[in-house]
Amino acid sequence: MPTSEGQVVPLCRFAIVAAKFNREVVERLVAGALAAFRQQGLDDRAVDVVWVPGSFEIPLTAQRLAASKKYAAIVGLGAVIRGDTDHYDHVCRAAADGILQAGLTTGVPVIFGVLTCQTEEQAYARAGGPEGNKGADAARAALEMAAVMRRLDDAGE
Ligand code: INI
Repeated sequence: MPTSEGQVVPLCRFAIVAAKFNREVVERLVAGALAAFRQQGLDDRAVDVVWVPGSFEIPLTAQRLAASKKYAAIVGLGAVIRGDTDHYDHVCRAAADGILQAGLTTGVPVIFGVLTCQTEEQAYARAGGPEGNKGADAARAALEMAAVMRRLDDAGE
């Protein structure tokens, strides 16, 4: 968007796609991501948060948002916790492969911020507990990748 001085302001909107499954954990990841964006001077209004049923649904939604070209990067946030069956493996694989595909097919960075844990305790530890906040890490990765893409654009690569 051109400013009054004629400079071009780089695209600086981001989106978070958050899974409602294990919502208490994911809300902490979202809060961590928003705080990390804020720390880099990005207002909450520059970050759209879209909630989806589970981590399995993150890729399609992230791909659609990325294809809109409205966002510098998309952050996928979810928490997959192992249960008694092998459902966990399918959800983890689909989320990881799908998030990768969403980025590769659109050329927009899509960040993998999905916890894949054996226990609830491990998940809470990584959602603002002793192991940090992986939502905040994912937001920082989104900012870094947005800057990398912008540099490559500017260099014509
Ligand atoms: N989705 C998650 O995000 N985390 C989980 O731990 C999980 N488990 O364990 O089942 C989960 N399942 C739901 C899945 O993501 C889809 O929403 C569902 O299969 C409908 O497509």
